[in-house]
Amino acid sequence: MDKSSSLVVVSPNTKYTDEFIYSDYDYEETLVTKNGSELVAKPYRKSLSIRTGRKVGKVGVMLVGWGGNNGSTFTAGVLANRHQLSWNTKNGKVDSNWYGSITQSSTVRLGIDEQGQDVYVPMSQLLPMVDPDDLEIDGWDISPLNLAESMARAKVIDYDLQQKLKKEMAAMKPRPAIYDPDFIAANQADRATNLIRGTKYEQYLQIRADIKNFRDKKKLDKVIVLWTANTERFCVVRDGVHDTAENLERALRNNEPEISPSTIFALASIDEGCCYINGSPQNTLVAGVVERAEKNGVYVAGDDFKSGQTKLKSVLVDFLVSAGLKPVSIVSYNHLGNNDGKNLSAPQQFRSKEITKSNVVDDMVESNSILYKPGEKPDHVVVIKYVPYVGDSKRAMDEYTSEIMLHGTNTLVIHNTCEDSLLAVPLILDLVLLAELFTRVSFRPDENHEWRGLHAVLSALSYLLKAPAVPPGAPVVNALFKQRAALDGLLRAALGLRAHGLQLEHRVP
Ligand code: NAI
Ligand code: DG6
Repeated sequence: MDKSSSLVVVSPNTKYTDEFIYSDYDYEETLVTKNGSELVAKPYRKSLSIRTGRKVGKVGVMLVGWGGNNGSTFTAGVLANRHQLSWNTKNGKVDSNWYGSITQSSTVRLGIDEQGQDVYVPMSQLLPMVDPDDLEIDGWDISPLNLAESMARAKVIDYDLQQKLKKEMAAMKPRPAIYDPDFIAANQADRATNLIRGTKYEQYLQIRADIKNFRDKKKLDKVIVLWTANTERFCVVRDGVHDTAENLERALRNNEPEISPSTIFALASIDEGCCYINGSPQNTLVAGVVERAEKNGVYVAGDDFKSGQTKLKSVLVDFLVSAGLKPVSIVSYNHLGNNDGKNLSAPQQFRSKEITKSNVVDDMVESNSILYKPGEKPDHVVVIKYVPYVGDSKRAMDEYTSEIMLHGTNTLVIHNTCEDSLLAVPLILDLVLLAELFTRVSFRPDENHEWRGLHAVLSALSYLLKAPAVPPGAPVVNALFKQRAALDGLLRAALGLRAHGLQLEHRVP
């Protein structure tokens, strides 16, 4: 299917108008109860209407940390694809692409053809989505370099492509940002010269003004804000400060030290009606932020892009556990030499990353009570070291040891070498495109109810995130293919096609 192809569902459950796609969807689940020692499973069915807006509008993305490796590589990636650039490498001439993006480079099985063969379509053609070529980009950074200089500093993009993009990217300059040396590593201080001064409340107002300015200047219908700045330390969550929207507002106005820069960005974005996505590990999305998002009808999503080592872990452990093998020891080493690695060489920032990298097998372990007793977990160790020479080319080495039949052991060793930012950037694109799509999708049980969006914590994006934030009380799913099935399923359901594993009990308020 080329970019101009479209898809029509012909079904009594699906209706198209100029403005919307309507789907009448029968959601199926199984309720399991206990009757003494007997488990009783009762399948049930709920009818639901789903409505998807067809007009995508003009969309902008604002990156916090725009001048970083991910920010500059994302910008280069969008421009290279938009202009369909080719460039020379030692392997010859190559073209731009969006490999690694599920919306642009993966397919979803739609059904079968007349010969009974599977038919797949690009995910981007299931429902109307923003074309990446049309995205407007802006953002903030504590470093003053323009985007051409940032791209050169990052050492990710091939030299010849850098030359082709240099002029356009030199005109892009990050807006001053919020710097609080208490939250990121001390080794970042030398680049922090492009700053918004003043109190936390004044900084919040400036971020709101920046979003408005971008929206007005580019005549945008929607802006999505995404944090791809340095990993912060976790804020110390306190009752009376972070627990409710009201307390958070008061604390912000009182210049409370434990309100992190990322939380200020989140609040400003939510108050401007913009989805806020946290691509780093820190606990930006405290309860007060989530409550504010719910009140304003805005989505938040996080935490921490699931790009390489963790993505594989969330496949491999799922495979082992579902094969009836028992992972008992998982040891993950990384070394990298980019600025992310430098920031993570400080203990508090490393701790944030250690948390998101370590909790990713819990759901798989808990799913199998034959292998694991309640509360039992594999030994799981995460090590990250900063080795400047390797730059953005991260090395990830993993050892998985499982107990197999009759107390034998099976050890798998994986070595992965790859430019970290070239894995993360397609995820940034997908997060933006899918978050935008979900702003146009709404649900209602029947005509007597109002149309409502998904829960403010957009767990449908879990596939792209290491430690998925979920609505209060909802289970966290880390297993990659379960996450993917839920995402594909939501898109299929919006078209009136059958789908499984949607977890709508938790996703539709
Ligand atoms: P980077 O260090 O190159 O870029 C971060 C940028 O944020 C820097 O330019 C820095 O000056 C800026 N910055 C720091 N504090 C800021 C603030 N308060 N406001 C605005 N800008 C600020 O790092 P990189 O490689 O781009 O990664 C970005 C984030 O994404 C890191 O937190 C990293 O842990 C996370 N991440 C990266 C993945 C990858 O594969 N590259 C995967 C998962 C997460
Ligand atoms: C070293 O672990 C640096 C990190 O920022 C990771 O590169 C990043 O979080 C990606 O992690 P993963 O586990 O998804 O490859």
